[in-house]
Amino acid sequence: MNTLQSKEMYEKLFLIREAEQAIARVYPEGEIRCPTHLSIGQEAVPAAMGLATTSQDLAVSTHRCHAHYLGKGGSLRGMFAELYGKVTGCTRGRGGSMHLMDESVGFMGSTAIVANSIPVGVGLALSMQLKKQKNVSLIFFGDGATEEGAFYEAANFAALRKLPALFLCENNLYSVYSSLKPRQPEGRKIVEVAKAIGLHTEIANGNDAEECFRVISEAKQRAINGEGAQFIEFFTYRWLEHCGPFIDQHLKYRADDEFAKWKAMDPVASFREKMLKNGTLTESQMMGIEKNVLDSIADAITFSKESPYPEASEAFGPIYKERNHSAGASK
Ligand SMILES: Cc1ncc(C[n+]2csc(CCOP(=O)(O)OP(=O)(O)O)c2C)c(N)n1
Ligand SMILES: [Mg+2]
Repeated sequence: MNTLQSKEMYEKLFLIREAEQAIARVYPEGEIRCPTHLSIGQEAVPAAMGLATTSQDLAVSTHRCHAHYLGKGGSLRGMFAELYGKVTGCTRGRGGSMHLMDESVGFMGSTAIVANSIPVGVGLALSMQLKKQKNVSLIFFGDGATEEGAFYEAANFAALRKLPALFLCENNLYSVYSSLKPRQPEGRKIVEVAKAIGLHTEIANGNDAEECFRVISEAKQRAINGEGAQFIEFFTYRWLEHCGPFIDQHLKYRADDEFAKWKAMDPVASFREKMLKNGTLTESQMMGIEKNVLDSIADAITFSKESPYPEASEAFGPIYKERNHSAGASK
């Protein structure tokens, strides 16, 4: 990575971390009413994806989508306003945290039903292939999604047709409160399942931004070269509760030493440290980036709070309009 790329990577990492810290801070005020699934601790994969792709490469995501949306360059004001349920939000306040989208940067949407955006991402890859585009479809999902039928059907089709799809599996070892042990047979490696389906597979340290950048860039190149659909299993870890702004370590479903081990592998702090140590970026450059990011987050929150809510007719969509209209007409 050159200096410019390192700067951009740090900006993305810091933005994702701080935007989510800000959500965690304001959430208890009660003005954000939708559930939120934060990715604090999982910033490296989304930041690297953003750096390795362009707005012509299209991404889809899951319930835990803030980081993917921001990594892809989605509007910060649009995201916060969406969380606050305001009409200025990226889906005009109708979708909330789990339904972010920003087509202007190729972030095509996210849905809360586990694995359900995977076939949509495969459909985007099929359309790219039919149109002979030199782009890829980026499909984000968690380890839990590999237990859903939709994953198998979509992966099979992508492998069969050699589609330019990148299956980006962020294995954070948990689905809600369940580790892999009660969910999948002992010894299974998710990446081996993907390989057996016929996808080209890689494993990566999902907390190392540079490694993530390299594997995603290489996978993109292979997919564009017509070598077929790619699957990357990234090992990473979420720091906060599955859904909500708090630490839930008191529940003890994750061992203290496991939690401590992953916290020590902080993807944002470790990247910062490395860039300073090897002289790629200076302390003052880092601080400049940090100030700009924090200012933009403060601006996005103020903007969101000051924005209006959608009109009821807009919030509830055409059915509301129709009913209201016919009720009025019958008078
Ligand atoms: C089809 C379906 N089943 C169950 C749920 C409830 N649910 C929401 S998130 C989640 C965990 C998914 O785990 P994983 O795919 O590993 O993603 P992570 O939350 O770890 O990022 C579950 C079970 C759902 N939303 N959809
Ligand atoms: Mg998971």
